[in-house]
Amino acid sequence: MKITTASVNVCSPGRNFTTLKIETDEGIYGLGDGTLNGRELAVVSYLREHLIPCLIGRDPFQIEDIWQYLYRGAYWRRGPVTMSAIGAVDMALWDIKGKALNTPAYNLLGGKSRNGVLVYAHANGADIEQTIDAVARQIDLGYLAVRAQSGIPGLASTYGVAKGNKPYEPAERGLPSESLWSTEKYLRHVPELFERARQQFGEDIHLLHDCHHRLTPIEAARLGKELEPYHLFWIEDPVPAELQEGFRVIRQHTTTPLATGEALNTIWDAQELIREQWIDYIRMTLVHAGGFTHLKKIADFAALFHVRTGCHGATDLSPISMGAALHFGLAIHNFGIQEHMPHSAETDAVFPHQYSFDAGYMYPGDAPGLGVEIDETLAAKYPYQRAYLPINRKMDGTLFDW
Ligand code: GCO
Ligand code: MG
Repeated sequence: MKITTASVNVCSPGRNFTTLKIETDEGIYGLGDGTLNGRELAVVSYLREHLIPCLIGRDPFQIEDIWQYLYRGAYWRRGPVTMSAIGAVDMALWDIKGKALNTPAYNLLGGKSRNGVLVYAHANGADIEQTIDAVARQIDLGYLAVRAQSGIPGLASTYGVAKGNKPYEPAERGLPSESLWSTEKYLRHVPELFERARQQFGEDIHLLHDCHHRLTPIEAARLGKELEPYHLFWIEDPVPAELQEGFRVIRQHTTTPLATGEALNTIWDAQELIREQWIDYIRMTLVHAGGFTHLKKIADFAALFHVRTGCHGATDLSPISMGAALHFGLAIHNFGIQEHMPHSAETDAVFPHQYSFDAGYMYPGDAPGLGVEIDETLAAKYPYQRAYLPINRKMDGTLFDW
């Protein structure tokens, strides 16, 4: 089999998605997600100008060799743009292989290690009571694990809390909006949220929380300690993770489990975090971390150090990534949990898919390959729209981490 052509589709059914389609001389094609929220067109250009020309004529079954060719062959390694572009190619190649061999991707990864993929839902509200109501709604839908984010008294807006009645969406059309941040107000508020949540829901439901890179190690240590009585499944991204050693301080002070990695791209960004056992869950995704070929190696390495996966799954990853993540989560042994934010109806219509949710778990379906398609005619009705993630400033105007 030979790759004959490849093309990139950028569409915006509510938000932007970048989709790579690789076609072969046998009529089989594969799809890969290359969406990098707020920087979509950089990946589009990387794919169109630099990777697609290198793919034509290659045997799509040689996935490892193509991966190494694109990674090592660039000379310039790592980084979100490079790794998302390689991730899109890799996903599409596994899709082709599954279709050619007439088997779902999880079988190519070693087969099912479990019956279903435990997922966590998002719940948020302007204050604690609204957040508690939102958690209750997710439990009613059948979720066994829920991430809770609440508005903070004294702050007009914050990460993870939707404006109005819409579901939370981590990007807005146009240039970046700005929000104001106070760590003091945040730290005073969060333990109260989880005290209330445990009172209301008991111990049977998994509760998670995302700090979204906003604390220093010692602040995160304090938060982790104060949350210990409420037995969280994890706190996520307590500090920005470029300094892997930052997690050492947190770890020394708290038994609250720690998760990070949604903004990381290679094993080299996380190898100390894993080897030193400073984290419990690694959150890199297939799309941003070079596809199945690389993420499988990261998961296998993590398994040696008691670290499990908890892959990123916000709505800025397309349904192709979601489907792919479910094959991955079903197959690997050290799976922990998978994030699940349902896409909008418009997005689901553009990307018809086989995956499904039932009673807290998701299932990738048994279609060959990834089991996600794109309706290109419908996609063409939603052209790309510039959109950015917000930025965040401290109360005195200093630019801070969002
Ligand atoms: C999460 C994430 C998202 C990110 C978004 C960035 O845990 O789901 O933190 O909300 O902010 O994916 O593009
Ligand atoms: Mg996050």
